[in-house]
Amino acid sequence: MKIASARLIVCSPDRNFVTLKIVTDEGIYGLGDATLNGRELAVAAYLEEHVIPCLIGRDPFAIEDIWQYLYRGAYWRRGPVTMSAIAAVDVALWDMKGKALNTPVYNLLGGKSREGVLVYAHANGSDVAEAVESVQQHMEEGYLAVRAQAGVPGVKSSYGVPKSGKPYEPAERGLPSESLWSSERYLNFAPKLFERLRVEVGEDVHLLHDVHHRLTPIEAARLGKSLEPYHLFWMEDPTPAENQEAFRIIRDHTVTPIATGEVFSSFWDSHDLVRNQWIDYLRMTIVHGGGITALKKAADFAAVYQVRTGCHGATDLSPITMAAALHFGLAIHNFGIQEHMPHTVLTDEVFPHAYSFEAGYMHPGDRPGLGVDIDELLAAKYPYQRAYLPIARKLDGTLTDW
Ligand code: CS2
Ligand code: MG
Repeated sequence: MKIASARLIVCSPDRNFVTLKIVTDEGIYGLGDATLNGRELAVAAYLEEHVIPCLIGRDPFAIEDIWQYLYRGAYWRRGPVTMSAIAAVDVALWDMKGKALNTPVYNLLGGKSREGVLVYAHANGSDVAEAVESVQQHMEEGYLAVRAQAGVPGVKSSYGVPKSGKPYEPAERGLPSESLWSSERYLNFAPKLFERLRVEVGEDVHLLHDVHHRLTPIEAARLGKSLEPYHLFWMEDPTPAENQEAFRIIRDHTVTPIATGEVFSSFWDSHDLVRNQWIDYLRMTIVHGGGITALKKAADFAAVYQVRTGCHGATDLSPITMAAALHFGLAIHNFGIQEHMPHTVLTDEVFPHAYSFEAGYMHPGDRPGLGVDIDELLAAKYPYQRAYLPIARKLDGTLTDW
């Protein structure tokens, strides 16, 4: 069997997605997600112009060799655009291999290590009361783990809180919006949110929180200490991770578990964090981290240091990535938790899939391959529209991490 063709499907059912479809000379096809929020067409061009010509005629079963060819053969390595492009090819190849061997992808990754994949939902509110209500609502829906975010008093638009009650969707059409941020007001507020949450929702539900890269290391240490009485499942992205050693400062001050990595595109972005056990969960994701092949290597390294996975799973990762993440999460031993932001009904119509949610866990289904498809006719009705993630400024106007 040989790769006969490959093409991109760029669409925007409620939000932008870039999908790679690879077809073999025997008619089997595989799908890969190439979506990079706010830079979608950069990845599409990388695939169209520089990758697809090199795929034609290759053996689709040679997944490792094709991964190495695209990684080492490019000369210019790493970065979210390159690794999202490689990921799209890699995931499509795993999808095809499962279909050709008539087995779900998790069976190609070592088989089931658990019955279901623990997931966490997103709860948010413009204030504490709304956030509490949102956590309670998700618990009633069956979630055993919930991420809680709330508007910070005195800060006009806080991270993770949607505008006017719509589902939280960070990408916006038109040029980047600007939001304001105050670490001082946030640090005084966050413990109050979780103190009230534990009173209202009890001790058993896993509560998570995303700091979204906004604090300095010592501020993050202060936050972690202040949240210890509320025993969070994790504090996410407490500080930017370019300087991995910054996390040692946080680690020295608090036992609140730490998760980071959703913006990582390479194992090397997490190397010091993992081998020094400065984090507890690695959030690198299949679509931005180089695919299933790359994430398996990163997870196996993390397992040596008792670091577990906690893959990113926001709505800007397509249902193809959700499906791949669930096969991956079902199979690997050091799985931690999987983020689950349900896509819109329209997105799910464009990407019909076999995965399902029940009582706090998800399962990828048992269809051969990934168990996800794309309705190309329906996708064509929703053309790409440029969209950007917001930027953030401190109250004095200094640009800061959104
Ligand atoms: C967030 C993401 O889900 C999360 O943990 O950090 O929603 C992130 O803001 C978006 O994926 C950015 O595109
Ligand atoms: Mg995050």
